[in-house]
Amino acid sequence: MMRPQSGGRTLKCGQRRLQLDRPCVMGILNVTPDSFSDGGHHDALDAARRHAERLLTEGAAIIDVGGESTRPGAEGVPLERERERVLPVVEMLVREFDALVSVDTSAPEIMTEVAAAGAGMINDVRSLTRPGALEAAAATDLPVCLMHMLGEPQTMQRAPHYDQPIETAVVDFLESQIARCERAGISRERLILDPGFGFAKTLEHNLRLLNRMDALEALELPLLVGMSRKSMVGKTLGRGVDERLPGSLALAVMAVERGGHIIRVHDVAPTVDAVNMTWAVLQERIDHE
Ligand code: 7PM
Repeated sequence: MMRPQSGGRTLKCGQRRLQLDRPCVMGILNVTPDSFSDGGHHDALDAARRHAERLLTEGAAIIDVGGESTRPGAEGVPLERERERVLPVVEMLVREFDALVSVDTSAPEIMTEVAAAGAGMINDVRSLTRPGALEAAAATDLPVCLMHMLGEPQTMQRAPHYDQPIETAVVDFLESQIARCERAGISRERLILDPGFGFAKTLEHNLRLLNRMDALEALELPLLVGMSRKSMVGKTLGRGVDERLPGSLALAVMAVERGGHIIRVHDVAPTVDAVNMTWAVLQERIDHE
């Protein structure tokens, strides 16, 4: 349930504003590596343009541009590669669509450059832990999404183990990251929290964390959740990546019911309907209690 303290909030995202008085959808934009498209740079940018246009038409409030470096099991992407993939896409999204762009990056140089290019949010799955990232993010004045993860994407899924209940580990981690940000001059008003579904977590961890999202609501910051097409759906239902939409919609609905504000997904149109339908029911409860 949306709490009164988070209701009516507006997040300043560079030149753009994000209304958080009702849940919204963040669309994941594929940033195709040049090597995957024969036409090189131009082809890749054109594919990103067409995909973004669709995400926005379908009702995405935010476009999340990923630099490939954050995926579980992923090898690190050299800075120069990340820059040439991400920067032209951010510039295009801002110039051609005036979109609210979030950038999935851990590199301080990229944070500085995308902010100058008009990005509206920093989404760092490593919670600004790379050397220089905290300072770079602080200087952008943009909102930052802090996500729970243990270790590095490359190795985190080997044998995730926690000595505490998963939600306690997540809350403790995020509380210390919030304090670290505040000390560096990133005020609470700029922070978004994410439990990090699928990051250093077993299926049991992920299911329990969704049930215990109220533990995160206690931190009184906007919550971003990403469960779209993830292995928690695949493992539970025995579905391949292309067959996970119904499972992902069920999770999106549950996340909204448990106070999620920003729902990060691949399939924007069906998720917008699921989120809006869920929200209408929750509103009736608030309006008539
Ligand atoms: C393979 C496995 C490819 C997993 C991509 C992924 C999140 C994120 C990602 C999230 C935030 C995906 C993930 N997941 N950022 N970036 N929260 N804030 O499904 O849950 O896109 S990468």
